[in-house]
Amino acid sequence: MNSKLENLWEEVRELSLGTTPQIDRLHTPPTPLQFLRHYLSQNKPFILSASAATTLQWPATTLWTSTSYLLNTLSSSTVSLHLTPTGQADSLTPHPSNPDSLCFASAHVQSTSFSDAIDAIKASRKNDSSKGFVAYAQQQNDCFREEYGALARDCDSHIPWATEAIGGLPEAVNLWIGNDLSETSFHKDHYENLYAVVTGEKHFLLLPPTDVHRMYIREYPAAQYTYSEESEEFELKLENPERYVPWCSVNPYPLPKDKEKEISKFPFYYNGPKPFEVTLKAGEILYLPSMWFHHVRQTPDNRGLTIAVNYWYDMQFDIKYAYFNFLQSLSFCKPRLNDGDSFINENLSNGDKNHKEE
Ligand SMILES: O=C(O)CCC(=O)C(=O)O
Repeated sequence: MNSKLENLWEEVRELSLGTTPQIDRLHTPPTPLQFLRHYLSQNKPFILSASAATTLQWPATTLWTSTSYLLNTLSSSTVSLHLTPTGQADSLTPHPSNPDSLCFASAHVQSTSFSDAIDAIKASRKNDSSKGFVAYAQQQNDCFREEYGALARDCDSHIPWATEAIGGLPEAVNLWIGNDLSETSFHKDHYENLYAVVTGEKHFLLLPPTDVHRMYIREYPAAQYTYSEESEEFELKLENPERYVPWCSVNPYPLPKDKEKEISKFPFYYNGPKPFEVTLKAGEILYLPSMWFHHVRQTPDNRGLTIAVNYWYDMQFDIKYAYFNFLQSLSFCKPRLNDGDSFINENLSNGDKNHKEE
């Protein structure tokens, strides 16, 4: 059975992504028809380069390099800041009462003034040990049009060629402000995603939906961090009532000391084709098609910040979606039990259309 899976991974790369698979780099924006024909309908990513002709013409690309501009414009805004002990929000972490197994931990979310948020993000960088947390402004929930509405005029409200091809405006527009420790673990979304970096760089690992078995999606108990300013400590508590979240088990960074053990736990991931690696620079846009698995890290600008805006457009729940669910429902490998990971459910059904999915 495994060789059939390998054929699938290979065939998708050959037929859809090219014989030397790499992500296309465009130097001029596609027309709506080109986007529809060559990318959207093929569920195929591309980067719109920041070459002289195409770099984003948004005022944001210059205005947002000035922290005092951001502080003045958002002086009366309250924003949601996500705090975690390590910078890995929405990710797997040792279970609070059974550290030999894992749970799915969500960040502590704090409402704060924009200026306090920026101070916290800057002060929780890798080389600043004064904070016991890492702060990441990444509320998602359409936060750019809500919490950061005062900045709206600095960016396009939508991506015109995508809006025309998709036939509707974005469902959500989000702002992401992180530092060198902010990291988003492997997952997929049920959205067509146009992701634009404004300052700093973002580093994506990408795998197509047909590589689903390489992610070892398992159900993990949901838990929530709470951070106490008084004790400056986190508490991680399981949600009550209990809830399970299907999430990707593979986390490529940092590769654990026992590399062989990690590879033997996730052989499809480590022995299969390498994920596509994309570095997105300021002024560039990535088209990240719906249901592609992505892992995201960042390199900040000289202030210590990476700022990005992304546009989530509704995906079509069509025949591709049905095939994907069918593929995901098939089991190809037995998880190793009793090795410290909560591989509890081999067959996942995934009918739910929440925005953030494993
Ligand atoms: O920038 C990030 O940290 C994550 C982005 C992401 O997951 C998304 O746009 O769906």
